[in-house]
Amino acid sequence: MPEIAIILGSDSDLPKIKDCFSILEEFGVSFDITISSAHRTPESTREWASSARDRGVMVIIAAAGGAAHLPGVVASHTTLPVLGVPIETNIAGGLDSVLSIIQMPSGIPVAAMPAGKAGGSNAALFAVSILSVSNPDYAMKLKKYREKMAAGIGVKNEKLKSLGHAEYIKKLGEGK
Ligand code: RP5
Repeated sequence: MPEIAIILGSDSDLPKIKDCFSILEEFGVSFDITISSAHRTPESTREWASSARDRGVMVIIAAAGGAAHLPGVVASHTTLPVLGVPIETNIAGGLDSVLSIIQMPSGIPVAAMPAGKAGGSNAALFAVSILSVSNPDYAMKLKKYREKMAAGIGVKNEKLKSLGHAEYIKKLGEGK
């Protein structure tokens, strides 16, 4: 049974949160992915959300774009923590999705992640952080992940010093 269940409003959301999947795999967290929409398949979405706790799920990640009501609808059918991921759209980078997810009225909370590339990765890391409350292995992996990230910035500073800003910028442009 999966520790984390991910629900997407459309298959078009899949590539947009792919970092979520790779990070969960990197941490060795079990998860499953379901495509189900709050408006196109409301009954199956309700059934999926209301049975999640009985399936052994501990955290839900719900991604949707536009009038992104999926995370809120899912949260209304479960008391599990729901992390909402606003999918980037053509409207100001996904501001429509962000506002739909972030402004839940009092009583049914949804944790809102950023739109864009950081949304998927932060949802995965936040979900692992919730699981780490009762799983020391995940707490240790999160610590190592952050240490690796900090070390990467140290390497970038050394490179910046040795190359100088102009050459560094040129190399960034070349994708090196
Ligand atoms: C939302 O509508 C989905 O989450 C998706 O982000 C957006 C567009 O869906 P498609 O028209 O690509 O299926 O429900």
